[in-house]
Amino acid sequence: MSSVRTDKEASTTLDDALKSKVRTADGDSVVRALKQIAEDAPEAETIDGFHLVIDALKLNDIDTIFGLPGIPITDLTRMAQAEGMRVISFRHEQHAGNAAAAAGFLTQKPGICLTVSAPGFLNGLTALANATTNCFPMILISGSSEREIVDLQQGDYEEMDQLAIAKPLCKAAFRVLHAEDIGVGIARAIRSALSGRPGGVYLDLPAKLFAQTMDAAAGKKSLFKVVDPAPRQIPAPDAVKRALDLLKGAKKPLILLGKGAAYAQADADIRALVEKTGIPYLPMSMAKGLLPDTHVQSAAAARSYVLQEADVVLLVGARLNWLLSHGKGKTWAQDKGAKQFIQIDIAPTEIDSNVPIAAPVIGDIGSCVAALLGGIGSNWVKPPAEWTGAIAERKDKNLSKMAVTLAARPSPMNFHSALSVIRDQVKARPDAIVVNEGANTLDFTRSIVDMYEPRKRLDVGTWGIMGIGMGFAVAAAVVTGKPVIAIEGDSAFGFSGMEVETICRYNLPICIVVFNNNGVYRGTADVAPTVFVKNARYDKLMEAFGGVGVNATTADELQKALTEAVASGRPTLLNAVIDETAGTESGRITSLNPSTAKKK
Ligand code: FYN
Ligand code: ADP
Repeated sequence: MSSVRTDKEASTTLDDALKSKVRTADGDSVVRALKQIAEDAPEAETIDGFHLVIDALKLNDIDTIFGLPGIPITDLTRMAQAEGMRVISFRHEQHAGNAAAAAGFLTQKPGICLTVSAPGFLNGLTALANATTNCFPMILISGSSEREIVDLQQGDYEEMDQLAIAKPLCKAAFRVLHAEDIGVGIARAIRSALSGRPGGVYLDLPAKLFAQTMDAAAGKKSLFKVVDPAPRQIPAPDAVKRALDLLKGAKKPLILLGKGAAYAQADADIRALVEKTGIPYLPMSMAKGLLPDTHVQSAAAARSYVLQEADVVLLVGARLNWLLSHGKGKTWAQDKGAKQFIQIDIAPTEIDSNVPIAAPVIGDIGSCVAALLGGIGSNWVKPPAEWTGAIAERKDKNLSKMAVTLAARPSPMNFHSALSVIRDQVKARPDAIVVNEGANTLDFTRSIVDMYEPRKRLDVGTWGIMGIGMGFAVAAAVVTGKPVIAIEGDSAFGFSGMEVETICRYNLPICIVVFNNNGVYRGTADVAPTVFVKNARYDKLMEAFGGVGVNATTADELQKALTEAVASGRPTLLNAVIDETAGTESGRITSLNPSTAKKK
């Protein structure tokens, strides 16, 4: 609803009318005349900046705001809630920002994070930069101080030139100074976040803007719904042919699915491409579940082998960054003869960023995969049995080895025994969303916990960032309504642990499992900076806010508590006590530590 006020124009007319009556009448008739004039006066409806922002978001089907209230946006959060928006209030802006980013990834709509000026804005900025790095669409909206004072550096409350600071850390940054530009500002932000390669956008809304008013009808007219904010981009036919020719000639082809493929929501076509071609595939961590991890063509358990041996690799929404050793060196056995890459990506400049790409296919993944599928006829020859057989052999060996490790029940628990319980639970509830962060906790979970459905795994992504846990978990629960299992290293949990209050406040179906081994990496390191308080009871933290806390010291206890938590949907924290000697420094990326890195 728009606020109704008498506007300036109407009051000027009223003033004139009053003046003329006063000149001609006595006391009582003046009062009567005043009343009459007030009743007769045309009341113009106006709308303020607060409501224009809310209406513009709603018009664009954005129904959720993740944020933290304070000057100057407290009223915006209240009004948004009153206008039927879902406003999820956090304890720290970084987690609200992470929630917005995860919501963007899951829904293909930009997630909104709303913060106060300077310090709140800065707290949200890490999440904005992380969203951009990961290609998640989000919009950080921050209130800001008086432009005139900020620009003259006269020391305003929370003074900061936020737009300038945000610019290099996101895809686009905008500031709106006039109420009549709010519609365009929101539209620019939405289109920038969603079109092409998705990413983070900053929208600067100075405090004064919210109180500005304008004629309601004109205000309404100034808002609009963005038409086709993420236009399809159809790949060129010759690029598709080049890619298919290369793939057809391959003796050892491999498909590599990245989180861009998960984001694209082209699930059926991606599965059809893999199955029709018969090519083995490797999912990057957040692409797990695009096809079930138990799929016969998954080469995840023979990762090193396929990366080294493949001759043609089709990258679908995956970058050749550090997670793929830049497409070079030992990981890829490039000395054995260069591999050829086909790369599907929406960003043309991604191509050749690390190694030459023989067949770039530029477009949105849905259109590109559909075009490739269209070129795969009934005469398609599946990869040679020597290739698929050799992969199966290695894979079976690794899977059998893993099965033995997972069946063991050591005391205290280790990563494997605790994760075997979670693996079974996810198998039983494949619709549950797994959030995962840590070092060893991340690495072990990635290979042990199979995923069965697309976009059910959210993790530290491209930066290996810690602190996404509770923000991602809240977003996943809020936008999907599905149970969430957050698998957290004890160190990683510490970054966002206070958000258990948020989880309890909104009574979200989130079960957090803290892998408690008393420290960063493990609890026995002789270097004090990595060691925590021994035998900490993270479960008590959840109890403090009315949730369920369980101290689980055996796999049986963990299994019982996890099953109950997922079934009940109650906020729960399981303190999984594991062997403090378990865990290696930096998990599987020890080689990235300067002191332990081998000379290249
Ligand atoms: C995988 N593997 C399996 C299975 N799945 N074996 C048995 N069963 C199953 N289901 C095997 C796989 O073949 C590999 O063995 C090994 O397990 C590890 O697989 P993974 O995890 O897929 O591969 P790897 O080498 O760790 O991948 C490299 C990486 C990854 C860089 C992509 O480590 C990663 O995503 N790291 C992110 C790290 C991070 O961000 N950390 C946060 C900061 S921590 P081999 O084939 O024999 O190699 C700060 O300290
Ligand atoms: P991963 O870490 O899983 O390997 P990356 O984040 O490195 O994945 O890569 C994702 C890639 O997907 C980016 O290069 C991005 O441009 C691309 N991408 C994202 N969405 C789409 C889309 N809808 N169509 C095509 N490419 C996309």
